Amino acid sequence: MKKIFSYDIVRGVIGQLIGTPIGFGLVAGIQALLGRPLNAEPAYVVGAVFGVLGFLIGLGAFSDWYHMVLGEEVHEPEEIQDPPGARRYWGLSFDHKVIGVQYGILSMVLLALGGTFALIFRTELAASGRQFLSFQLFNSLVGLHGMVLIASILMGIAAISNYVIPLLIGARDMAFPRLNALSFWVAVPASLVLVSSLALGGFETGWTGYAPLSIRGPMGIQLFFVGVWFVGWSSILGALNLIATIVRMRTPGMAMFNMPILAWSVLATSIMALTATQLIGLAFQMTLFERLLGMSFFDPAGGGNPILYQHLFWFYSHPAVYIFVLPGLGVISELLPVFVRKPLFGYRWIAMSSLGIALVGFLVWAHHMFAAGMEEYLRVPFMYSTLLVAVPTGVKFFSWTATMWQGKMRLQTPMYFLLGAISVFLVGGITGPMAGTVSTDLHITDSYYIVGHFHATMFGGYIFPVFAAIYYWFPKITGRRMSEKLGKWHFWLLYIGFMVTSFGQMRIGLLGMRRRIADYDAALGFDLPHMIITIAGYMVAVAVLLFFINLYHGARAGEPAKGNLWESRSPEWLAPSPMPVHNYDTPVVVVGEPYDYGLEGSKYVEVNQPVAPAAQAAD
Ligand SMILES: [Cu+2]
Repeated sequence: MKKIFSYDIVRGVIGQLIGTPIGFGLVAGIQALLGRPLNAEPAYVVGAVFGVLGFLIGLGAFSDWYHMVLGEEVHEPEEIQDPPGARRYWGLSFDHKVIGVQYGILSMVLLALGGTFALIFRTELAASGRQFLSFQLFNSLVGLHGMVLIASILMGIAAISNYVIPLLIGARDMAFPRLNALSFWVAVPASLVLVSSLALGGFETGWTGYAPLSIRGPMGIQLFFVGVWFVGWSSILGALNLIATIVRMRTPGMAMFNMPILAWSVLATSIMALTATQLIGLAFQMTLFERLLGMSFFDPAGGGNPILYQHLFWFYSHPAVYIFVLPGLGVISELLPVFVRKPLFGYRWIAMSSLGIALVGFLVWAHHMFAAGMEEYLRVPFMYSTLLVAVPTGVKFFSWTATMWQGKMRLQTPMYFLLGAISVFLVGGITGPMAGTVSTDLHITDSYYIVGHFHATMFGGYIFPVFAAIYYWFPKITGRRMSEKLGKWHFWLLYIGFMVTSFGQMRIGLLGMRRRIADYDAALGFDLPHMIITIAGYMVAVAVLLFFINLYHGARAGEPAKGNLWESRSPEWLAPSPMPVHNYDTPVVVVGEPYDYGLEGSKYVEVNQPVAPAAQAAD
């Protein structure tokens, strides 16, 4: 029994289970003291906040700072030894590699949960007139599908950034290891709060939480707001840490324009996350206060303005789509030269195109509001800024094409997912201008065309690149490799399943199918396409299940892969696998360009660390 309590995460969960009723009781107690009848909503909100804090206190996330405030000595992060084996992933660690894997585990759990929600409501939508979910539950599952997967994406990009960036730039760890641990662990209780919104009746608004509907609906929306608010903190603090690490922790001699290209994408992403996330936090916080304290920000009944809510929400949520995809696009640029054995075409252009997307990405948010009742004169400028995003994005496509051109392509699983990512993201890219153009958007806004379009950008810019990254760096984490055979099954099932889903959605959207409705008229003739989309959705689910099996089997019994099996020039592959706790014995020395593949005898870096000979990567 004593052993179970030695797990930090167990003490965290107990902390949340204690903090929540304390917060609830505090508010209920004050109401009782004032002789008022119980108004549960503020009690639930304070309970949820106390629960998150209780988790972090129970886990020990604040204990070092607490002892510092008391003037006591604390160990430096690098002096602390994590428990051996898998146990280290279930406790508080300051090691970026452990935190990277922890983010990965949470991201996968949320992926499975958000995907399952989709299978449930897709099963209902497969036939008109089929209704086994109440309208309320249908709305909540659609909304949670969106926000749980957004949280999964944020955790997924944090996983890759945390694990890989310090290794790529030759750093010992992230700039602020304790803050790094807090950034991860706050997301765990926050995710629990987000999902528990279902227990308070869920919410009707979808993931956008639009006021005034969110002001008048069930209490579940408050837990949705509180959960996302804390996930936002994880994103902001993580971004701050990554910017400081990339700018200050590069090995001596590694200039910004000579660092691995993925670091530029992660830098651009982090600048956006650090400066935009506050706005969705603000929109949610103001709505939460409007419900609890009657402040009229958005409800016209009280003199508020619902359009203001949309401006605040989309000022984050459109840049957010680039926060979601820029790291994935960085993975494509980082890994493509490894698998085509040719230099990356246009390094500086790609680096600048990431910053360009970040900059222009802040100027387009109101393209989500062309039909919302916003001032008409705002439409045209936002249409042009939206179309402008295609320029820096196009730079990446041309560079990838030029990099692959006449390359010696090695068709291993990571390369399959890179090609999948480029082609699916292209679908997302070329279906965008139609939604960004006022004249066509007024017809297709809020239809399944939009659903098909943004799923293509998310799968192309995040899902496929993340799988490429996991198949590629898994041996670095475990010293073993995942099965190539299972990997290719995973790829083809996902690729075909997704393309059918996305094109199916866009087609019925153009034919008039609206999004976020629980049923449709059989006379519309959408039963067959909906059935096909649902079957394709199940194919995607089976593909992800195969991936989990491959991941588990690879970690336990995968083929040993100790050396530089991809023949990469990057520093982490010149060190042993699994990566030693302290990363590099001696500073990584930069002696050349990162992507001069094919240039005989040239090197990017020297890493003085004995590495087992690489077993030739079996094609
Ligand atoms: Cu947008």
